[in-house]
Amino acid sequence: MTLDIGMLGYRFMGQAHSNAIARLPMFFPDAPDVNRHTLVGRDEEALADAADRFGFENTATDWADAVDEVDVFYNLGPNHLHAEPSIAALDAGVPVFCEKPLAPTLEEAEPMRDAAADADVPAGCAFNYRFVPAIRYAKGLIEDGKLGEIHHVRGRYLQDWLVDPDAPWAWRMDEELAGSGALGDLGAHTIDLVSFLVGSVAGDIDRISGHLQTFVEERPVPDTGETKPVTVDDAYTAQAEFENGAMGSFEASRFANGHKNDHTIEIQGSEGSLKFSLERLNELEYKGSDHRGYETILVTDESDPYLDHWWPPGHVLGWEHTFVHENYEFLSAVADGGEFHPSFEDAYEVQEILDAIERSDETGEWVALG
Ligand code: SOE
Repeated sequence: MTLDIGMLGYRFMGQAHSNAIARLPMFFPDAPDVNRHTLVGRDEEALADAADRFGFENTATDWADAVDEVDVFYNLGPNHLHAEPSIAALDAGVPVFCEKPLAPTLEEAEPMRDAAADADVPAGCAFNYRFVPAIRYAKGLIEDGKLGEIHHVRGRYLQDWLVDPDAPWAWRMDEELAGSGALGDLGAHTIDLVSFLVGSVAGDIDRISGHLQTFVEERPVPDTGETKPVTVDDAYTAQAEFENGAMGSFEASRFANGHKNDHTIEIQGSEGSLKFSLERLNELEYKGSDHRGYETILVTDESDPYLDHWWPPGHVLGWEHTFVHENYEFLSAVADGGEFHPSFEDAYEVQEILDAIERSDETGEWVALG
């Protein structure tokens, strides 16, 4: 069986997912066969060029023409385009793989979650960092009880592409189009990873308080001599209390001068600790109960998650491999009628936390989560 793929979006994420799909037959021979059927976008010339480079047979300038013509629909458009096409696909019984965050707001995410619940096909949200081998390894250690009772969870995602006040305006700075800024774009990754790693051990987040900040209020629109307002946060911080009493502290910024794609997670428990940094994604720092300090584990052995598909030990992987792994899992779930996580339901729960952080910022109060 060959799955025809329709893909909305041909820029950064379109390229990352198309690259992943192209790698599958070479490295994951048991992945389902796929056919890059239709690439969807608005600018015909750029679309035709991308379709050619990404290996798509057809193009469409209206997603409605593609959504029920394919076996799988990838929604890689800007956040405000996540809901309508994804719901239309799910209503037509077509599995959906949607980029993160699920939607600009909790309100818009809700019908997406409901459409996924009603559809009998996988609906996945592309939180790719769950598919880093070192993160899977870390999850194994936590589930094996190597960290004991979890006391601290720290996550920060630091970038600096907006520290220049003249950096151009883009859709990611508009509340209508994006929902939130660093919070939804980067913080969503952190919250998803935290729930993936410690959710089953420390429990859910019981309450949270947050603070959002916008440092530059308007930015130049390229080639127009005009400016547009920035209506989202440039940075957020939040502190959380988990069901078991563990303390969480989370942060993301687009103004963290000197940090490019610096996503770090640290977890300390009664028996041990872990540290992970995306910029050193082949490594995991681990302190066990019989160690005085951290040891660095190079997670590239054949026995490590996904590594038997790639190179000999020490032949490190990169950011793009996370997309290969998530596409493998998602497309396999589609072909086998299996479950895929992170699902729309999982992504909705992330969105609930993003929403609570925004509400806390507005009221200056802690927000209880149900
Ligand atoms: C933003 O700069 C961004 O590209 C996010 O949108 C991605 O989700 C993240 O993985 C890298 O940074």
